[in-house]
Amino acid sequence: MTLPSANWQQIFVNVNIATMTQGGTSYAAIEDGAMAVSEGKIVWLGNKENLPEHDASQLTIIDGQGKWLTPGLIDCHTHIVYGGHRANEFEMRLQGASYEDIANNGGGIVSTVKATRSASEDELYVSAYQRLSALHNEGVTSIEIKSGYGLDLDSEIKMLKVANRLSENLPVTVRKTFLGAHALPLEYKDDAEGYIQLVTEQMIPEIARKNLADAVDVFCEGIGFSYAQTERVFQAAKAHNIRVKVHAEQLSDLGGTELAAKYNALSSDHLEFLSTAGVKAMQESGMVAVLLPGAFYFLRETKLPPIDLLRENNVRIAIASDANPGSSPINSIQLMLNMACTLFRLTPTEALAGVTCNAARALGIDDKVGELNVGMDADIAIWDIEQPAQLCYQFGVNPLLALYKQGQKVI
Ligand code: DI6
Ligand code: FE
Repeated sequence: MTLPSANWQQIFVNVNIATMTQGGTSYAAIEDGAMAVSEGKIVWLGNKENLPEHDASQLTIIDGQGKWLTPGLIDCHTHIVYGGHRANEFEMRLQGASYEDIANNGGGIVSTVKATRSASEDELYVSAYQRLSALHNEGVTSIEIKSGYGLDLDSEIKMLKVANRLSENLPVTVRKTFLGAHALPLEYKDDAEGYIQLVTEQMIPEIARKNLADAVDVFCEGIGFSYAQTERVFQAAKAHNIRVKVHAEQLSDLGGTELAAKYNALSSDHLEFLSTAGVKAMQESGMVAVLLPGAFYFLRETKLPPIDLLRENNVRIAIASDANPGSSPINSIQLMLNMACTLFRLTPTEALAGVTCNAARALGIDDKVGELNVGMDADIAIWDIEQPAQLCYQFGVNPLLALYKQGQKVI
């Protein structure tokens, strides 16, 4: 329903609008458009000739000078709250060690767990604030942040509280995901079953009670958790009415995606080793394929996710940074747009859908953000570009001119 122009508060004129309406082609663009905002929501958009009569003296008019608007960008898979760094492992990998070798020898995720446990909440907040600021300055207005470097109840809660604090102090919507089943902590080294019991019987119930997570994730992988263990975590999440998602088929094919489909997951993420059966399961369930070109690049992976198959089966594809200290220490959504095209051969319109409408769907917030359409939140980026493909084509000069969060100018 469109609101009478008497109630409008802002209009954007002289703009081209990449609406990114889900399923659209060519950015679902409106050239020579205009858009009206009231109370933080989009209340009208269309061609400028059709702009209804309005009293310009009662409104803030934003002249876009022929530039492009897109939805505020969405990074739907990150691990930005953590202590320390893993530059030493980067050097080891350059000398021939694999990511899996390092994990199997006591490094990898568990080394970040040590640093995260010993960091105070304030220390974690300060470093995560810098990472989120970097993403926000590139146009990000919504983000997913996972726990998973605490691996005991108090440390996992500490991470999720940091995510809450970030959302209070930066104009970014934060969706929080509990990733207790990320790796086996040292104290459960030979007792995966015992750890899964802790996750399912103590951590998930307590995190649900405190309402600290919007979703539950599992690293279903040889160096993570098995299919059967993953299913136990999904059952616990379901019992507490929390949606699930999965890190799956990154280094091998354990069928985690098919399992997640059975549990009505929001998304399956990574997917380099996804089988045809996995693609079909995604198609049937409607879940989103979240591709992570930063991890593919940083681990120098050579096996590509089955992108043509995903396309042919109309599986929605999102793109995210996976920002984390081990496999993607890259806090740039603009670089992900470029890599989605160069490494994964997505078209620029697909890549941009990957950080807008499809990313919103992967977070279950596609009723509010990810598209510029009537009724959606006025999360809007204005870019100094002549055509949207420039957002994917050039990297290193930030073309963001302005950013609005629910109608408020935040950059
Ligand atoms: N897959 C990833 O890409 C991150 N977690 C996961 O399960 C990497 C985590 C790390 O190496 O610290
Ligand atoms: Fe990840």
